[in-house]
Amino acid sequence: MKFSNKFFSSIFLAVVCASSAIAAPWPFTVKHATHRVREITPDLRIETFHLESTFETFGAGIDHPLSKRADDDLESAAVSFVQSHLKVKPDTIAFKSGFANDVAHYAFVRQQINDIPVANAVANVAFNNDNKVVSFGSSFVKPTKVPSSTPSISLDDAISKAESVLNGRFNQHPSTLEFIAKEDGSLALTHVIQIQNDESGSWFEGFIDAHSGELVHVTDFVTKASYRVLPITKEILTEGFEVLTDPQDPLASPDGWHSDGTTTTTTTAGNNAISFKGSQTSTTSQSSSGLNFIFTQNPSQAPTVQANLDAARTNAFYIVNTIHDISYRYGFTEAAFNFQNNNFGHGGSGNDRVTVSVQDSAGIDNADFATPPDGQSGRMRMFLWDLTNPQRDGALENDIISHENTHGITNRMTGGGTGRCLQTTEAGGMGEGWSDAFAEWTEHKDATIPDYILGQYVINDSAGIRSHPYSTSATTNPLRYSSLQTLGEVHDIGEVWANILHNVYAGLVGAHGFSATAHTDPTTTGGNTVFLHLFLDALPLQPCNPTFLTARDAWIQADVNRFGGANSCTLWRAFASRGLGVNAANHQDDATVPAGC
Ligand SMILES: *[C@@H]1O[C@H](CO)[C@@H](O)[C@H](O)[C@H]1NC(C)=O
Ligand SMILES: [Ca+2]
Ligand SMILES: [Zn+2]
Repeated sequence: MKFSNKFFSSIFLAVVCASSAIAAPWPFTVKHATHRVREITPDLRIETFHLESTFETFGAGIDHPLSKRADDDLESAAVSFVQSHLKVKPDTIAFKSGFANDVAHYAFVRQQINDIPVANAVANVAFNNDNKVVSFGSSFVKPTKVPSSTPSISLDDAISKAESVLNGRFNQHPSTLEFIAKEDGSLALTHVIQIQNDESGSWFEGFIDAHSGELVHVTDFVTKASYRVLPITKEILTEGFEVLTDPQDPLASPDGWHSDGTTTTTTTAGNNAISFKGSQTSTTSQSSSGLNFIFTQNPSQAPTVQANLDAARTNAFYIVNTIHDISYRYGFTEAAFNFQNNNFGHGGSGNDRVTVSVQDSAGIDNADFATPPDGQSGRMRMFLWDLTNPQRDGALENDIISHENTHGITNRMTGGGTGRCLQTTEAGGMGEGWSDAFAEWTEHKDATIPDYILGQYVINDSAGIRSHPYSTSATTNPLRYSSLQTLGEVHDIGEVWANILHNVYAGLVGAHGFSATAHTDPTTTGGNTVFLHLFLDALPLQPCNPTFLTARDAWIQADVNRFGGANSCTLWRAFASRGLGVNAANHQDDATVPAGC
């Protein structure tokens, strides 16, 4: 941690020093699962605290107090279950959001005190189609101290404070008044204010204590990629471009990729995404009428020449729309907080298509994705890479785009669309892992399980940008659960999770084979189809800020919900093979599988 700027020292007292409190009334285990050190500016790092979530899964399900009533709705069923399960008063629970897919109904609630929500005290309940509770995650608190519900600091003063501390501007998104539970067991009443910095790309939610004026908590909506760069070796990656006709999925994108039902374009702008350079008016227009976007990239020229820029905007537009369509089929729908301008009356908040900034001037050798709450656009920024001459464009490497886009899926589907639930080091690390695993999933063509390498093209290196290929061989990739004892950076932790998921994928494809049409048909039965169902189904089951253990349990429960537990042993064997067996805990490996597996 750096303390180079005197002005900021009070922040450390408020935030970092809080982490040394001993008498925390809520359970405290390893720091990966409850904390995260964030760089706010090069001069300021703060450590944020996140309540640990409990997580229970119930297999075929248990009853809830309203089970017998024919007319119970998701909201009252969730509130009454949480009330009875936690033995709390009904007026301490506020319904936040919910949705259903074909196998389960998901409800997200928050604790409230004096009608004010506690931002980080959340719970999520899932019900199966028999109206039984199948899982419950909670970070509800019993605070030792509750401050007055009337702010003594005005919103304007709080905004000025947030702007100065978080080094950006208030973005005019409506602010809210919420409690936040602190590590010392007390609550703070806070003005919650979104602060953005256009130059650095930062995008925070600052929680300013409405009585003391101090910053007490931060949500960071940006998942930064910080790719490990290896020395350039010999292999050249030759990309085979193809012309695809009508790749859009009519179910996921009923009006195609260039219309939101009202406005129709002939550019790289539509209902799910807009890809542009610099300003959103700088899109690529069709090369000939009939929505043809045929631009031939010339690798010997700079990525910024017109044809190469058009090829990049076209490719990024195609990938982001394709991921929209694939993930839609598997459950990332409007009601499940996806990214679309028009939701066609299917629930959720609209006006939040992904903005894809290609050749963004803010950075180099990188890419990032910001996931604000449902109803605000996901923001993808793709940078150029300068390790070759000419430079290369991240928007022409599909796995980088897929990786970034998947941050939007996991951040929205975990915790009910708030963007607040993958904030700890361990949960953020899994965020990186899911992103690599989804990118890998899209590239499989048959039942073989080759080692997977991400990011060869941008750095012109066949070893890619990660430390090891993802592999079923523990020699090729030795990463396992206990690696977290020594790894503390989110991409490093992500490699462990992605390697575990690679082995889960291999187990499922070994058991069920491969479905060639899984991208558009989720009713196919291949192991790759099963994998993606469980991948997406587990996200709204797992609690806010999941750990490897609770995320694993969510996969096991997701399999019960959708497949009656048919894959339980396959999943357990794969998890256990990399240390996440039944008795794994506190980053200690265990290879045990349940009896009967
Ligand atoms: C990629 O690497 C190969 C082998 O080192 C080298 O010959 C080639 O010039 C590199 N390509 C670029 C665009 O730098
Ligand atoms: Ca949305
Ligand atoms: Zn990432």
